[in-house]
Amino acid sequence: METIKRRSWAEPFKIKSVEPLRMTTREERELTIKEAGFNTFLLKSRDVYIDLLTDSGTNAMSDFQWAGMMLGDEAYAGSENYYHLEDKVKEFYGYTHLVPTHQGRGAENLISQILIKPGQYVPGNMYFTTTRLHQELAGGKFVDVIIDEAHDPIAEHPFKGNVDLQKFENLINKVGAEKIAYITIGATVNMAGGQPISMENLRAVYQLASKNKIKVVFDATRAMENAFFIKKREKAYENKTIKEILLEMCSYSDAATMSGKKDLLVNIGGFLAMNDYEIFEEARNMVVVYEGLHTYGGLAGRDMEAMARGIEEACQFNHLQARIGQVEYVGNRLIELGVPIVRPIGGHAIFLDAKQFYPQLEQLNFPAQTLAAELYLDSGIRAMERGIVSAGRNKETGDHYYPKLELVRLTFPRRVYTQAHCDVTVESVFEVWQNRKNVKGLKMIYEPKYLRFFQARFEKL
Ligand code: PM9
Repeated sequence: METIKRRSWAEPFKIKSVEPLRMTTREERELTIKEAGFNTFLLKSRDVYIDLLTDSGTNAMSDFQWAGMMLGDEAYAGSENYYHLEDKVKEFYGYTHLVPTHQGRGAENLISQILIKPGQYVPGNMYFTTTRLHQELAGGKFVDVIIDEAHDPIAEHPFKGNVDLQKFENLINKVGAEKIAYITIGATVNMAGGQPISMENLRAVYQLASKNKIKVVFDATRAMENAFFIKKREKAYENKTIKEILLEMCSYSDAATMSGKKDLLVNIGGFLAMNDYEIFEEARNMVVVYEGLHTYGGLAGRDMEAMARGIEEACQFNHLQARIGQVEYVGNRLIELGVPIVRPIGGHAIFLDAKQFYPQLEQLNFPAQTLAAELYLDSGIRAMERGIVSAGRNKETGDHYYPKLELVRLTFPRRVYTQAHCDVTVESVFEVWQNRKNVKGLKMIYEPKYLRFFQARFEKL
């Protein structure tokens, strides 16, 4: 008789509403990817089968959130839903003041303009595309102070998102604390592969920053996912709730930018939150220029309600276990098949190592861009380049940045796809891996000025 060796967990929800998927033929995809300039951002959603482009705004909301949408108080000023959101941000993140924004980059724009003086440095645990751009537009210069392991796809470090305290201190000693606008801390670190930062490191960064009167701006976009990793990997936290961990994480910062489109299970929304009243005053004033009145920040009342309700749902251990567990399932299957991916497996996505797929390609032949196109051609699965195209150009020299990581991200929207979709994905990636030998790269034929990965166009070599 067979014995059961493990007891599985399953998603803590059942499905009530579905959306049909359209499948296409390889011949159709040959045409659509060419029309899209071999850039998956330029594909039409209708031509995509399983959409793993991003986990941003692509989440499935719960019935509780949808019910909340009907309770939208669409007043121009002082919406009920704003006060509900403010309460939830205070309760779960701990910040006293809230400025809603239409999404994360709205908050990044505000904080960059408020805190950066032209010529100042902004260290951070690896760059993020929109974050760095807003820092540069405000006259700042980003400096990467993440640990070296983060740039190595196979280094098995449990907290690859950690700041290298020595690098941070060296920068302070080199340029002087007054030349540092603030330090940005991402959790988890998207571009490193969805890698977490430890509580110990967060605390140490805050101590070092505070000692030098440098503010810490926390990118809380996926902080709940980070809290899950802290609970799993940092002994002192194994018996704490996600909520307790999140509150402590945020306590090691002065302000937070948030894209609610990730952790918070909504399709649109974000915020800037802080404890400092002076920063709040300025943000509240500036938000009316860029987003909308300070009690809606570019969002409808119903969007704020969905986000307030999302905060509570997203912070549940069972939700995070299923969400991160799904990513882990795909990652482990790919590892078993010998497909090179970033290790350890991160929180929101699997990152394929395009340099190992295509050692025959120079980085300027865009291996990751090529791999994302090949995957789409094979099965209609849409992924995202996270390599040299995303890294962009050095503002001062005009040359490309040449990141060590040349990756393709398979990003899992929350509560959207089933294990069968995951299996189909694994099989397609494996097929592309097996057919890797004769693949040729791409050349860029159109390059937009800002965040080029969104709209650049390519041709086959
Ligand atoms: N992240 C993502 O797909 C969406 C746009 S970039 C391709 O990963 C962090 C860590 C993010 C992030 C967006 C933002 C900006 C800030 N920080 O997209 O403006 O991952 O809401 O947030 C994307 P918004």
